[in-house]
Amino acid sequence: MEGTIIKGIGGFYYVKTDNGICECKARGKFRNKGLTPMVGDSVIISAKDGNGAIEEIKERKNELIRPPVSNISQAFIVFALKNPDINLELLNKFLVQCELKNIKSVVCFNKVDLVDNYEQHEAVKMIINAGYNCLFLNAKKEIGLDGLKEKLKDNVTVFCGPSGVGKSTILNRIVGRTVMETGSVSDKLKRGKHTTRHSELVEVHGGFVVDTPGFSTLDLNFESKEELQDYFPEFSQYKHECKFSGCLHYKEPGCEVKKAVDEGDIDLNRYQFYIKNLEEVIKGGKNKW
Ligand SMILES: Nc1nc2c(ncn2[C@@H]2O[C@H](COP(=O)(O)OP(=O)(O)OP(=O)(O)O)[C@@H](O)[C@H]2O)c(=O)[nH]1
Ligand SMILES: [Mg+2]
Ligand SMILES: [Zn+2]
Repeated sequence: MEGTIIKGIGGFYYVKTDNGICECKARGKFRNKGLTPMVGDSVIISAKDGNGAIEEIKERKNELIRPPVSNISQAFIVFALKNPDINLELLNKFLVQCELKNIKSVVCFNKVDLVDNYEQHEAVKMIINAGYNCLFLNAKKEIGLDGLKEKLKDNVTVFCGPSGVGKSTILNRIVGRTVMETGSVSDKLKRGKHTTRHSELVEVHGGFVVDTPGFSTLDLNFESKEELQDYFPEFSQYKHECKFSGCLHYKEPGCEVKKAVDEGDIDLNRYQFYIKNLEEVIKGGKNKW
């Protein structure tokens, strides 16, 4: 039987199959290979006399470390238009992280109730210019959530974004019960936040969502300075026209990417973020975030 690991506790894995959820142990051979099953894994299981066993783990499409989940297909990158204000650098880091892990990103701008003319917001213009999907939400009043629900089908979706932007509010509203805690940061600190939980996949609207926020730490390693531009999809329609084939769109003459920036076709914030990181990779020092 085939299935997906949706939860793991104390050496037991809960595998969702077409015939329901099966409690399984992992075969010893995985431990010998240094392979530990993780939530999100697509597995083959056997069940004999009510004892389930994981026989095979299919190759992972990707893997997150914190939270430990595999085969993520989509990220809802949540930011609030206000309270807290958007940190453009962090937003871009999330986007690059998703490109690197081959995860489709959808930027969710929450708290539309707190600003006028959100179309004019610098971050909104940047995201639309870069060609990413975005949604506008007021999670508290459940406005915009239908568009978000539609995107869940057939995906394994992780929520990421800074504290206080409304991730838990959104998730709880779409699942219809409390799966993630909500509230102000100070409330959470008072209650003590050392209640580490393991992530689970929650089935909702024809897909799965991860019930803990993803990408809490960004740890990106770029192999080379040439690689970085691949994570900026809006460069691709210009970069093949640059005068030099190995153009880094930095100080080279005849660069079509730079020209597009000058003409306002590529967002300046995105280009500056690219250059900042390129310089760090070139320096060879800090190429990690
Ligand atoms: N005005 C407004 N407030 C909202 C909206 N959505 C959520 N909030 C409020 O924002 C605060 C933070 O929401 P949470 O859902 O706890 O935020 P979070 O992203 O899960 O935060 P962490 O768990 O700390 O990462 C809560 O007080 C929510 O009620 C919205 O659309 N508009
Ligand atoms: Mg939360
Ligand atoms: Zn160039």
